[in-house]
Amino acid sequence: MTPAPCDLGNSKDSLKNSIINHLRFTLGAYVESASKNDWWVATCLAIRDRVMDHATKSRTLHRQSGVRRVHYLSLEYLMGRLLENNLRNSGLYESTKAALGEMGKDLDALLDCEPDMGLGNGGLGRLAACFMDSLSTVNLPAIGYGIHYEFGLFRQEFVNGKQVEHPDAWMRDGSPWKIARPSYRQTVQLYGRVVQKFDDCGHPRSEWVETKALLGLPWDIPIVGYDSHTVNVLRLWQAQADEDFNFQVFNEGSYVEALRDKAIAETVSKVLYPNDSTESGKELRLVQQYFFVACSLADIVRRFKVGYTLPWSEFPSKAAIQLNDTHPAVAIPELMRILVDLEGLPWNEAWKICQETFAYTNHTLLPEALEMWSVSLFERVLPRHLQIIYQINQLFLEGDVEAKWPGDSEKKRSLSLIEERGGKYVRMANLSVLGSHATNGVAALHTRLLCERLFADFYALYPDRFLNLTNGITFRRWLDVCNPQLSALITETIGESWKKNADLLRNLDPHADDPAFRARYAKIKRDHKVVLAKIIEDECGVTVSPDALFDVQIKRLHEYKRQHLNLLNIVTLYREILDNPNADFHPRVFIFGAKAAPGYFLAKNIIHAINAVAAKVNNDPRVGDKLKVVFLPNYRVSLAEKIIPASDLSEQISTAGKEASGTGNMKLALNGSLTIGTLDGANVEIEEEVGSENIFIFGLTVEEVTELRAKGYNPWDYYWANEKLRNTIDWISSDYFTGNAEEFQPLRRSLLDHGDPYLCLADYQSYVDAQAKVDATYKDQDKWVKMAILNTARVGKFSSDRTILQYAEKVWNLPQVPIGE
Ligand code: 475
Repeated sequence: MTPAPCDLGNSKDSLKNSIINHLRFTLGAYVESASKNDWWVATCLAIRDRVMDHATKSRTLHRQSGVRRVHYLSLEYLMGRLLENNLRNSGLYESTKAALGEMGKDLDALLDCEPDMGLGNGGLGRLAACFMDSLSTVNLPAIGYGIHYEFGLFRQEFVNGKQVEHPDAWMRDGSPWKIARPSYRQTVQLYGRVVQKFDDCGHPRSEWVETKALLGLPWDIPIVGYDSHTVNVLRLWQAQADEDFNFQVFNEGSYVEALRDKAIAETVSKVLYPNDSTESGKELRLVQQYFFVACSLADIVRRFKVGYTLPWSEFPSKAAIQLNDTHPAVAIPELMRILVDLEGLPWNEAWKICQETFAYTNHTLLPEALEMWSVSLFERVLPRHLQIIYQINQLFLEGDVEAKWPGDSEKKRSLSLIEERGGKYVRMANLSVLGSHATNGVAALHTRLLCERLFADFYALYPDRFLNLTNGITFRRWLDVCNPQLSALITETIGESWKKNADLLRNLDPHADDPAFRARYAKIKRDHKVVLAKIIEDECGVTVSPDALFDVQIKRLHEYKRQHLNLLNIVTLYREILDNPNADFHPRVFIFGAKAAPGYFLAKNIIHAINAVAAKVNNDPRVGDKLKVVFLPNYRVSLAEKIIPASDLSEQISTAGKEASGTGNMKLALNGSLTIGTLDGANVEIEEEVGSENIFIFGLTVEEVTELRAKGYNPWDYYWANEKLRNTIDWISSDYFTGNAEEFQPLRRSLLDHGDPYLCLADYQSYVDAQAKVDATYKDQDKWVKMAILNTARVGKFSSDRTILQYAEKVWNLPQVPIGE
């Protein structure tokens, strides 16, 4: 007899029961005495029970129907908190809130117990998280693969205005969302050497021998879509020592040495590399990449073999694999190794399968972020993969390249998978383009630059492989969850279909002219500003007025993003207020959130400079409330969710041609924060959507940047020509802000002696002028609110559902598979 299923209903009473049961039987706690954290865990588990059923159903249906699945390979997933998102997406928010309320608990207070799952650095990792949400929402069969880092991105603190990093032990107490899957453990080889053997038919076969072994234990995190029953999983691999590996040493009595090796094995998934946009070239990073790629591919191949007895040529019809930047690109030679060495396929057949299976997304044009592995390191860690890469390269250069450009050694040099100048390096970007059927950029401008610049020769050779897929964000987390008040107002005004079809937000357009609607919209913004003001007070000890203009720059700290250009404007304003105390300037709060890579010296100098200026400005009685500057520490997803709805102005001020897309720009515009920005990345498309009258564009264009550099850019020319600019820079680099004139010399030298690589001085005046226009516009509140509403109404294009459906159609050829109740 089948036992009666437990009650997994969605009613308040069912949920109440589940929560109490988890408190009692999973956590061993009494309702009366359970801690706040116990309540949070029990609530998560009650929701997880309901979600898991759909996960099993989704997986079973996907397997039985034999549809193609996409496997998203990413070293980073910046998930943030999961409970509220899961509640809102599954429609259980209200009933859970009521259930807890009856037991005297406040759901919203419990939400704050959840540590952020910060397994990513910035844009690339957050994009992967938004994509997972959209994949489930639009019913696409998908699995995300990544690393189960024990420590996510570091926690940031300021000590005397300087960044200090602390480890992020996000799962010290475990996580109620993840489920171990020990039966799907994989073994991975590393190091060793390659020998030539002959199979039974006398064919040569390469064998990778004398390797070290590592185990990968998968942890699954269910991904709940909005108003859909599809629950895909994010599968994260944890590295473990192979127990047998050091048995010999163990038996010889070297107990401690054996355990030391175990500890070394476990370092592989210990910590996320904290670099955003620079490559480390470190052995452990390469081992991390290969470890998770090998586990994931073995898992995909296992599923292919279990499901069907199909010929290998059918593999691509079952599995699409998306490479999130080049970080997982070693998957290309790994699949070749599986097919050629292990499965015995002829090289050409294997290569065709590879190209049909893989697709590659590029996220950056910055030369320092392009991955290159030294050949000697690569050879030591992955000797067989290096041989395969050489073979791919030789066939490519002697084949397609020679056919198109006979005898042209310059073309061969530029297209080669191996960089030969200044030591030998494997170029992972070239490998990714060559091993895939599709390469995409993440915004229209970025894709154009990929085709014209970074991959110009590849584009000439294979024009059909390149396409643009402009990034998007999930409107659930970035509106419904973080701004439920605005979400409710929108739903009340235009119905709720916008949540699944973001283009319908355009129906808000006419309401921008309705004073009553404007008043409600403005009140929601102000209420969020009151909440943020409290956070600022608590975190920074600075009192700010919610009636000031909240000017926000939140993103990783990088010179190309130009937080220091923002600082130049702030210091200029500070001077102006002192010089002209009666000027009609609307009070402003400049709000920053940013982590700097721990080894990025200049980025840390910029953080210190902003904090030092903040300390002066905020305590200068001559300034009063006119100007405040705050740098919120430890910027992360959950903090972004509080800043974004409260923002009036969104700083998107990168040097044109440097920001591939940006996604914070989309989140802020959606929440009615007007953009001040350059024509870079997706800003270009945001302007197209919202209209040039609803955005503040300034600065050089990509073409003008190129022209200026060709002509020879000299920041000193701007310094001498502009007195305000000169005074500003001199003031920052004086002893005024810290008492020590040496402190910000690195910043000054970068702007002047080192040539101002990101053209802050060239864009300074244009930026200051645009900021003056912002000030003037803000004084006309009706106009400003109208513009804000039109931003919310017109950014539907930037829903990640749209992006994901384009990937499904143009790259993966995936069907949507709805899952029943
Ligand atoms: C772009 N991260 C944004 C976003 O497409 C874009 C690089 C090396 C090592 C580790 N992480 C990285 C990135 O390259 C990255 O985050 N790129 C960002 O991808 C999504 O919106 O413009 O800078």
